[in-house]
Amino acid sequence: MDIGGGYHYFPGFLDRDAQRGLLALIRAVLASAPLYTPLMPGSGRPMSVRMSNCGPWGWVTDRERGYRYQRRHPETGEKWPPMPGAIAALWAELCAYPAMAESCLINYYGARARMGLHRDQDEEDFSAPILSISLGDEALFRMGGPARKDPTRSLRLVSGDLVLMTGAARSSYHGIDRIVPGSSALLEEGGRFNLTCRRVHGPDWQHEVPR
Ligand code: MD6
Ligand code: FE
Repeated sequence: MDIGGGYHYFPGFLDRDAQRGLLALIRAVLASAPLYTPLMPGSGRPMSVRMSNCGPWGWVTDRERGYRYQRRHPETGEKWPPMPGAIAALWAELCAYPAMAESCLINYYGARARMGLHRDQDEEDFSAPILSISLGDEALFRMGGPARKDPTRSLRLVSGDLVLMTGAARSSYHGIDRIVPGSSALLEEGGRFNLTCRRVHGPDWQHEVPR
């Protein structure tokens, strides 16, 4: 559903079984690429969300080197686990883009976590959309425009909802004001996973064929 400004909203796209299946895949990724606490560039302040990635490239941040994509987990030094086929399939189904996603950022929100208003702009190719998948507790998603002063709207994302950011929304400010603790029973430990699938390089960028 086109909700304006380049934001596309797919409420309840994943049914309960699909959510459970995706969650199991994410848990398997996290068993080899554990969640870590990212630090803001400059200040070194810890972010309130914890992060990991799957796919050939992962988005990371630390105090010294800032926001970037890299091939390896910053704490284990291992390559990121492959992107599960079910996630790649959602990208192929919903993103009209002629190449596969290269990165799936996994954000975990505990009861008090939030995500300040930001734009995702560490990718080379803004013609590719970003696909966001919500699992677990509900979250209040703030959606703005390309300028920080643009008016914002709020959308309550529930487990199984997808959001696609394309066109103007691809470069628009957005964030998570808060989550609603206890609003979903999907995660035994409570909280919320958000997966964002991204293309990092242009469509012709060649990947080595995995052996
Ligand atoms: C979240 N999402 O939903 C945070 N970024 O927890 C994002 O920051 C985001 O939902 C780019 C595209 C879609 C998103
Ligand atoms: Fe974002």
